[in-house]
Parts: sequence; structure tokens; C-alpha cells
Amino acid sequence: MMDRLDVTVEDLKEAILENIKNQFRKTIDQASKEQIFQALAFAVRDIIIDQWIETHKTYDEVDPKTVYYLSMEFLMGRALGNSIINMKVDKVVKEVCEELSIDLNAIEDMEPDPGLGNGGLGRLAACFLDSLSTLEFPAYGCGIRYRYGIFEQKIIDGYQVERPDEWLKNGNPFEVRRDEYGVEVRFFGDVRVLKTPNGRDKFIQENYQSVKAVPYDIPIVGYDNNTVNTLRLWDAEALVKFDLESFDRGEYHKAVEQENLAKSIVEVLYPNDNHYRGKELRLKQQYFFVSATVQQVINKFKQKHADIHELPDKVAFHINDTHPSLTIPELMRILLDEEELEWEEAWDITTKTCAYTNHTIMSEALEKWPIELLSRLLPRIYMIIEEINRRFCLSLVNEFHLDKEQIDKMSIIMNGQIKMAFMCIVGSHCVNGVAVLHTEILKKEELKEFYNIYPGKFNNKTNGITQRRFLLEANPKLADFITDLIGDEWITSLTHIKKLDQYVDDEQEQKEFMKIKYDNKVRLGKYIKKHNNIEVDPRSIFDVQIKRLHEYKRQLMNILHVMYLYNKLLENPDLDMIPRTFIFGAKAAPGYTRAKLIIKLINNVADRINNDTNIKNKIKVVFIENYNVSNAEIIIAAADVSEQISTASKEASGTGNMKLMLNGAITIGTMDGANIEIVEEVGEENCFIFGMTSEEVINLQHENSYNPWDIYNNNEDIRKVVTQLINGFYAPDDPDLFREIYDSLLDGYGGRPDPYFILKDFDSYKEAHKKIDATYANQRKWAKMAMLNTANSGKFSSDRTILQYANEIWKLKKTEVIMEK
Ligand code: 26Y
Repeated sequence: MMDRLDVTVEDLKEAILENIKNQFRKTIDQASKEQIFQALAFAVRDIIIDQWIETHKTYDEVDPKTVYYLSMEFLMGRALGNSIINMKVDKVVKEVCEELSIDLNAIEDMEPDPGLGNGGLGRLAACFLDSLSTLEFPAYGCGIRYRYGIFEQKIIDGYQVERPDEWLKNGNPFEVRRDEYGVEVRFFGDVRVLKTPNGRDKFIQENYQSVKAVPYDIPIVGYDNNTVNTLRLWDAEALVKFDLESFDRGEYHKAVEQENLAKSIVEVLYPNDNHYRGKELRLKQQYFFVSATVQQVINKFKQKHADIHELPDKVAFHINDTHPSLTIPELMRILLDEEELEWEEAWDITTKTCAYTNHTIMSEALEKWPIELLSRLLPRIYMIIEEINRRFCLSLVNEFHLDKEQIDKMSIIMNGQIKMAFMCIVGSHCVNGVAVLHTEILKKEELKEFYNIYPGKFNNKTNGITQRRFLLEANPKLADFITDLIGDEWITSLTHIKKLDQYVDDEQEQKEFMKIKYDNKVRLGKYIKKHNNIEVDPRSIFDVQIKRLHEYKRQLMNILHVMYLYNKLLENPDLDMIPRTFIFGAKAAPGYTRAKLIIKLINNVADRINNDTNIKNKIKVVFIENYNVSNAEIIIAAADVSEQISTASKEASGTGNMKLMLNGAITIGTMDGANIEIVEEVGEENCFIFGMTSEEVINLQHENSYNPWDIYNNNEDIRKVVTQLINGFYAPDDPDLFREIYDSLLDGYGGRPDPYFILKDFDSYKEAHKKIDATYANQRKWAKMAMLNTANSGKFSSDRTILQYANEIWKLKKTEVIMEK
């Protein structure tokens, strides 16, 4: 067996120098940091390639069942550092860098952060790929090679400004174009029905427009094994090349049309998170990568297998939220129209092959495509969806004996719209939520009608995160500390981290743990000084809320509490409190005006407080520009407090909560999403829990009895803070700037009170913060609690999650890759 550690310092050094010479005609002293990055990245890729080839040779021989994880988003983060760690060549790379006087951190910073996702859903997909490779499961991630990922956020005068994310500007050393797997994807046109001699209808799409889908493969390196799976991102090209030949044949128009269609489809990631908009281009994107994936998988399957009925034994399609839901009718189309199966057999194969994960219960995030749009863009697919629905509704009558009212509620097609979540439930053998509470709400509230008829389909798979990126790579000091104490099994088996329990009362280890946190705070402090030009004190409590900006996540409640504390300090500058640094990182969807105004509010509050010398630096507020995976790694390692404060019932799971816990931050949170399971693991006494429960929220919603004005009138602290939104305190030049936020708290939702219950939860949030202050004053107690958080995070590894998916949904077998010498 060839060991990866066979990579020698000499070999790697030579590879880097050769790359610099051949690609840039330079010596290392002449090369720029960017060029050294390219040279190192290509050298690392060369090490990966042999294992990548061997992995697929093994898959070819063993022919194992493979999962295709279809997702519109993969929020991968940088590849170089992660590949180095997973290949276990980090020591060799460090030595080479020392010998060549390369500053590895500075070189790693040259890599653009591939941001092909918005937030939690996209990052989850990336963690899953890491775990699939590490656990040696055969898998592909399938998505879109967007030219532009999530926008780059600039803060100008306190406002969010979006800039294009040109992540491919200097090429991508980690991708390989695979021309030979290109397939055609068709849009628009009409469907002609032909009667064949055997009486079967044949469906022919005519007058369509098409594009060519071409895959780019990116290696996903497993940790300390030989498995390298593939993230396959589809690019679009014109099928008819814009050349003289077609020009001569008068196909000029067609060529231009195809070019435009192709270019537009893969142009940009939609920056909306949890907010649906029925845009034609987004539907094109969805069908484009789904159709390319399904076609290519079927082609590959048929090269090895004569009987298409065996597809579910070899292939699992996983539908990550409804965005790739067209997998279901596309697979039906191929089985019916190309493989010429009967409906029943095609349906049996499709439902056995597909599984679906729901990531949200908020109605504004649910995809519903207008019939007019879908049937025009994808005429044959629409016919199939209609037939799926016709048969489904028929079964509701005949099998489940439901009445018309009940059927109307469940019909996939209703009021001119197609409800994609319903189609996913009907067309999959398995439907899962992403945390226990979320799954229970799906079963008992949002999807109860479906749960009643298909109870066996529903199950929970609590989310997880990869400890390799979010501890081993992001927090090397803590990782070494843990490994020195308990060994390194936690890297591939996170439950072992529980062994830290025996040290939580040990004063020496507590001090060491806190020293590491302090060092990480110094590191973040430098980042903040450089990017925000704000001095922060690493001895203050670093209180962190990092996630997409959304009203349900309640960044507004956090900043209102900061405003409240500031008022207390203005009244009494000697107020006894431990200095606090409030750190925010959040992108708002560009069209989400209120979310953007909350960013402006945070920045105005920051400006005023950070520059007020009267309060003796007791509070600092920092808004980190352009929150992404790379700066998350730095922030998470440095956090003392993890803000997980969504209105209970609204956050499906959350995964940032897990990353912060793993790194020894203590949660201030509501009983929502996976917070509930975090509390279960670490104990309520080691978190700061506050606020209404999901039951209370749901009841209050039903009763419709919430009156924020009562709170406003009876609570002086709250009244003062809320009034400061409209009296110019934070916007002297434009006192009405934040009026819309003021209205939203009191009666701004079209006359309905704030559905996120910010004022209702405010007092208990405030009390929880007081407890944080008191607890931190006792450093030994804090250290113990923080260490207990790390020690009890074992459940939240994506390895555990993926093992459950693989065993219970996909039925995959571990397929070990052995390298020939
Ligand atoms: C329809 C479209 C605009 C849309 C685009 C993105 C809808 C939803 C999304 C993204 C949703 C998302 O990120 N959901 C999050 O998924 C995480 C992983 O399961 C959860 O931890 C988190 O609670 C949930 O908000």
C-alpha cells in the first residue's frame, strides 16, 4: 500500500519550483503570492489525482451503490488548506514552506473562497461531502458551476453594497473539465403525441431550444484514507457553435439564442435564502443541472447494466430541499419516453431511487411554480407532473378515502401553481427533517396531511458539521490541546471528544483552554483591526452572531439589547459589567430591504458606541464585512458566546450553533432547532436558555393575542430603546431612517404585530445576558462550562449524520480504496 506520507519534502519542493518556472517563467523569489498559490495548488492537486483515479477505478470494479447529492448550493470554502489537512501532508507542506521562506497563511489567503451557496443549506452540503469521502461512501455532489457565487458584501457608510464575486477570475486549479460527459438539455417547444403501432403514445418535443451541459469535476478528499469523491458542477455551453458553418446555413439566429441561453443559465447564484421568488431563470437553472445529472447517471448505469429496473440497487438521488425536485419528473421522462417503461414500473423505480430533505417550515421559503411558466419552459415535464398528480389524487380517494376539501389541500397542482414540496413527498420513498423539533413540526403541523397517509416515509436526520474543517483546520491550537490530552480519534469519530470530560475540573487544563481561546481572540482582534480599524480587547467577552440576516433569526433583538446596555452605561459609566465585544457577520438578500436596514442600524449603533469614550470601552460592536466560510473559521475559534436566538419553531436546525459549541463557545439561545439537542447533550446548566418555547409561539400565533404595545407601555427600558429608533439618537441627520424597524416591532406587518415576538422575548433575553456576565466573572466556572460544550459536541459531527443517511436512506456500503504501489 502506498502511504500518502510518501510525499517527501524534496518532491513537493521540486514540484512547486517547477510549476513556478513552467507556468510563470519565474524563480520563487520573483513570483507573486498569487503565483506561489497557483504553484502550490497544482502541486497538491497532483498528489490528489492518483487517489482520485484509483477511487474511480475501485468504483468501476466494485460497482457499488452510489449517492448523487443534488443541490443548487455547495458552500465549499477554500480547498487548499482543507485538502492538505485531509491528505495529512500538512507537516510536509509546512516544512517545504519554511525551506522556501513561504508564509503559508498568506499564500492560503490568495485562494478565492468558492461561495456557491447562501448559508446553512449550502454549507451542510459541503460538510456532507467531506464526511462521505472520510467514511468511504461512493458519492457525487451535483450542482451548478456558477460564474458568480454569493455576492461580495461591502459596507459603505454603514450600508450593505453588493459586488460581483469573480471567483473564477484566475482560474480554478482544483477543477477538471470533463468534455466527454457532456449532455444536451432541452427547454421550451411543443410536445407532439404520436400513436405507435403497438398502441403506445410516443411523446416528441419539437421546436425546442437546447444547451450543452459540460461537467467540471472537483476532488473531495477523505481524511487519512485513499477516497477522493467528486463534486460535479455543470457548466452550460451553446450546442451549435457560433461559427461560419452555421452562419452559412442561416443558423445565425439560433446560434446567438443558444449562446445567450447557455450564458445566462450559469451566470449567477440567486442570493435569496429562505425567500422564494418565482423567477424563470431560476427554474431553468434547476432543470438544467437536474436533467444533466439524471441523464448522465442513466448513461453510466446502462454501460454496466442491461436491466433498468435495477436502478434503485445502484443509484440514490438525494434532493436537497425542493430546488432539485424536477429530478422526479425528469427520471420519469427518461424511463417512460426513452426506456419505454410502463407508468407503474417507472414510478416504482423513481420513488425507490429518490429521497428528499426539507430544510424549512416557513411558508415564504416554499417553492410554488406557476403552471403557465413551468408548462411553457418544460412542456413534457409538466405533462408528467400532471399525471403524477392525477394518480396521486386518485389514490387519495380510492386508497385513503379522503373528501374533496382534504384532497384540495394536498393536491400538487392547485390554483394555478405547482407545489414542489408536495411533489417531493409523493415521489420519494423517504422524507426527512433536519432536527428533532423540525421533523416533529413537519409531522404534526406543516405536513400533517401527508404524514397521516405516509407515516413510514417521514424521519429525522439531525444536521451535523465536519470537525475536520471547523476544529482541526480552523482552530489548530485547540485541536492540538485536545489531541495531547485524549488522542486523535476525535478527528474521525467525534464522540471520543467526550473524554475531555475528565479534565473539565482541572485548573491547569482550564487555564490552558482559556489561554487558547485568548490567543484565538487576539487573532480575530488583528483581523478586526485590519478590516474594521476597530481596537477590541481580547479580555472582553466575544459575543458572536454569525448567520444570514433574516428577521426570524432576530439580529434585531441582539442589537436592541446592545442599545439597552449602552443606555445603562450612559446612566452609570461605572456600571459593574465585564467588557463585551458584540460581533456580527451577516449578508442580507439584496432585495430584502428591511434586512438591509437592520445592517445599517447595527453599523450606526457600532459607530456611536465605539466612539463614545464615556463608557470606558465597556462595549464594542463590530460588523464583519463579507461573512463567508473563510472568516467564519477565524471568528468561530475566537467566540466565547454563541447567539442562537431565533423565534422558537422558525429555525429548522442551525449548524453554526454546532460549530461554535465545538469550539467551546457557550450558547445563548431559544429552544429552537438543534439548540434543543445541544441542551440535551451538554445540559441546560451549561447554556443560557431563554424565551418562549415553540409551543408557546405557535399557540400565541393561533390565538392572535400578542400585543407589543402593552410591553412598550409598561416597560421603561424597552420603551427607551424602541423610541431611540425614531428620535434621531442613532441617525441624527435622518431621524426617520429606522422608523420602518420601529413599526415592524409594534404594528408594521400590515397591521399585524411582529410575528417574531422580539419585544415579548426581550426581557428574558436580557436576563440571560446578565447571567453570562455573572458567570464569566468566575473564570473557572466559565472554563468548565466552555470545555463541557466542546466535550459534549460529539453528536453533532456530520459523520454521524451521514452514517444515518447512508444506512437508513441510501443503503450504501463502505467501499475502501487501496492504492497499488
Ligand atoms: C427557494 C429559495 C429562494 C431558497 C433558497 C435557499 C429557499 C431556501 C434556501 C436556504 C435555506 C436554508 O439554508 N435553510 C437552512 O438549512 C440549514 C441546513 O439544514 C438549517 O440548519 C437551517 O436551520 C435552515 O434555515
